[in-house]
Amino acid sequence: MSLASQPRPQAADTTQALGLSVSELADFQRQGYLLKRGLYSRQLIDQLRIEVDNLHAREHAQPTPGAWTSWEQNLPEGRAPKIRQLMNSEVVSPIIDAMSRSEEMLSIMRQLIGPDLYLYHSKLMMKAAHDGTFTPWHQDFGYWHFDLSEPTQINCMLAIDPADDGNGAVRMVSGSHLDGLVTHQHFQSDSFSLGLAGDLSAYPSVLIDMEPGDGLFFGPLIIHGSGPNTSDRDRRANTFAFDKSGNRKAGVLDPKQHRSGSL
Ligand SMILES: O=C(O)CCC(=O)C(=O)O
Repeated sequence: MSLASQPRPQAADTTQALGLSVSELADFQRQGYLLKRGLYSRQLIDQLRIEVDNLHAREHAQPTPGAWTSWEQNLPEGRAPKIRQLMNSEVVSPIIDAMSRSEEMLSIMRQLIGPDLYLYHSKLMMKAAHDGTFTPWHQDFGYWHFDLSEPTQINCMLAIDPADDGNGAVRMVSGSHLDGLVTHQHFQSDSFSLGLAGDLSAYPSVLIDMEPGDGLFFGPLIIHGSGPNTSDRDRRANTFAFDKSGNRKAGVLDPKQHRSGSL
């Protein structure tokens, strides 16, 4: 099947009702995150996996115009290059693009942000078997406050592969969003160049085991991070970050990023 002919995700692909329930919304407010199991069907994730298979070699040979890739650094000699993160993943995968426009995603974003939405960015986190590196503790707004005014963004991490302790599942510091923005330090890295000091034991955290199709929704002030992938299993995920319209400090919003309500 060609990429262009892949079906778009829609409600029929969903394994459960659209949106968050009252108790899920309360959990989100309390914890700063909410794991929505089965946001998309296994069948759709199987199709998405075909779109991202072999992406390391493909992007290395011929980068997709509009995508911005950072690579794993300091790999052992002779190892093939591995993508660490690929920004603007909607240009690489028609299914990711369709997901960013789907009611499965937007119904929840409207509940958490409001009616007027744009896609701030979509990013593939490839965390390759053996070679995927850790993500330092950080708050997303530690990065985003440079170009966004208020911390109104919501991120959704969609699991493409199963994620657990062995392959570097993300960890959330439950309730940390309630303490506001913390000062971040600079790190030597092409991708995660800002973060908080300390290894994985620095904060009491919840390891978020995920299955393909699960979506982890989290706000911009929750402290989170993840360990390296020391296993022989990839831990691929895509993060979709949305914001309310009119929250940018400067610049004109590209209409291609608009997803709901007014620009
Ligand atoms: O890929 C991960 O484990 C972490 C990703 C993350 O923290 C982020 O994109 O903000």
